[in-house]
Amino acid sequence: MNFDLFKEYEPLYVIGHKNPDVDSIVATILITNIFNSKGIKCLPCFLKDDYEIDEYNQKIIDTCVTIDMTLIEPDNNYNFILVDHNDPTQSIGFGKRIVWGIDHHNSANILSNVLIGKTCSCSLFIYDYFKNIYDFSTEEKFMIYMASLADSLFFKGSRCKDSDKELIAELGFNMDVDKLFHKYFIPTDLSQGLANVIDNHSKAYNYRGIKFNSVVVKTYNEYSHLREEFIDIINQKDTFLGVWIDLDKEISYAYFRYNGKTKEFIYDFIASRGATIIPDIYRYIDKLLKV
Ligand SMILES: [Mn+2]
Repeated sequence: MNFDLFKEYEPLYVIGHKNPDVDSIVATILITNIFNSKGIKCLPCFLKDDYEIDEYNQKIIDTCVTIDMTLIEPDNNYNFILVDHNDPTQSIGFGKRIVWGIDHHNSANILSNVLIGKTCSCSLFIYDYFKNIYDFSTEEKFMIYMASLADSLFFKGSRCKDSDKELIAELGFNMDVDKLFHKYFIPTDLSQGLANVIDNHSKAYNYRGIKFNSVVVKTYNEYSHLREEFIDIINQKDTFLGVWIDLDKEISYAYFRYNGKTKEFIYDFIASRGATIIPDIYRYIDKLLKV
């Protein structure tokens, strides 16, 4: 990688997606540290008013990360590096200069200069990509470990493959993570009602001009009676993707509302939205649009 090419864009603002999770924050810090060590001035940043962190992610962040981000106004002329997303809708919007990016989600086919890996976390991809030219500290390795556990739901999700586990093992921490799952996992808070979850915790997607929001509910079997209400709410939307994960039964349901119809997908495992469900939705859209 030729870091000199970035010189003319200094300072570069490194940014993850809105409502950042552990992986987005760790990836932001890693890229900042790596680039700064190579003499390229980078600043890790959050978009002002758009960096609310949920309880699950906050709990894990507290164990491994000190957050020291520059808060930036939405109206700016900065040069950016995107991490953990490749669709600008999920952070700074269109019309900004995106110099480079690194991600592990499926490509939204919007940017050609974002490097996309197939790992369970963006942080793990950054580790794998830079480990031969950057000496990751123990603190950084621990952040990568925790970010990878958080993003893969402690190895329970479909996003985590054997190759991911091999890479995570290289970091040198405990690979028996079941205890950690029980310690850190917080199911989706349904106490304020499903509509509240849907309105406040959704992520924006944009595929072939079809824009939709999506929410994932991770819950236990005792709340399965609420799934019908969840479907009812989705059925009132224009375009929406709702995912319901039953952690006891290890079943995932995805409901994609589009064009007056709701298509249901059922998985007999804990399906990762990014790694499993979204690619299925994109294929479904392709079929509908006959492309
Ligand atoms: Mn991620």
